[in-house]
Amino acid sequence: MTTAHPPVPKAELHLHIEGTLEPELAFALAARNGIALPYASEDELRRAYSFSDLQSFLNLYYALMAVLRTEEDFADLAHAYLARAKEQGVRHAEIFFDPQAHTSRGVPIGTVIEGLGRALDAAQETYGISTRLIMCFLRDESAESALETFEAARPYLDRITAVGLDSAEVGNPPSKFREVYARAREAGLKCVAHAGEEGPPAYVWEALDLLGVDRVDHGVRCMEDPELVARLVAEQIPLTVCPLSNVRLRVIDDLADHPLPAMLDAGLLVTVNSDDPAYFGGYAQDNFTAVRDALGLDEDTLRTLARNSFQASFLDEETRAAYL
Ligand code: ES4
Ligand code: ZN
Repeated sequence: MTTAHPPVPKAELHLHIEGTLEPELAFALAARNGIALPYASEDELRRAYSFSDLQSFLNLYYALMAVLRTEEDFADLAHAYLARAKEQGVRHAEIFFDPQAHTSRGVPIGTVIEGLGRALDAAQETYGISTRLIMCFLRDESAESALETFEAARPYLDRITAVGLDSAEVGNPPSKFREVYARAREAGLKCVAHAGEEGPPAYVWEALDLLGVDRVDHGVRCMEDPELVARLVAEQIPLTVCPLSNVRLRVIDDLADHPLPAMLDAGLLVTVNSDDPAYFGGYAQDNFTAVRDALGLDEDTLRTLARNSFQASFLDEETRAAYL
């Protein structure tokens, strides 16, 4: 194998750890835990990765998580991701996890956080990758469930940098989660939220005005609202865009039509990320390469995207400055 160019150093800011579960590891964990999967083989499972929208993906994403049961499972999952991330030029990763998708199956939140935390600590040693954890609330669950989840996580907040909001967007606006975000900010956490992926620009306004987010995840539909774009530009609110995800979930028809160049031209602080790489066909550098090829981005623009990824990160000022 030849590697013409080493991948550009970058930060990954939009990555669901459960979305890094590759078929190989899913089958290995199923065997280890005595769980039967409704697929005969890894190939058959891969053939199910054809999605019509966000919900059709989420159905498989939540089903496959049944193989994650022990602290070791979560550590193995995160370790496998970080080994891939290293190859893809990732120097810093801010990693989402979905505690409710596990606690609802009887897996304690401490098992999830301790298992992930163990692998993250090792990654700093083994790969020199720094990491942060972002705890997401499932927006199609109740506001009360989010509050209970936050309280269950209190003993572990020293391991958590930010809260996020994910899962089925339409019909579950940010306004539903005002209280838990206020509590998170009160506890000193940063705040992010998925908004403007399938949902309208109004949800991005709500994430800014009602949740006080420091970053917007996806946000591509902001381009339908010039006033919103002006606000995001003025405040330099970062947007964590996920190009391959957008194509696979049919948020956009074709990568060649992706609004990324228009977003950069508008002066938005855009980053490129991988979302659920095991399902959407690529990790961090794969997304960079895909937008380069489909959109004809030059080296300068790719460097800007890599620089933006550190600028938009939750690294401390000094560490961030060293990457810029
Ligand atoms: C997700 Cl692509 C996406 N959107 C919303 N929620 C998610 N959870 C995992 N991937
Ligand atoms: Zn996402």
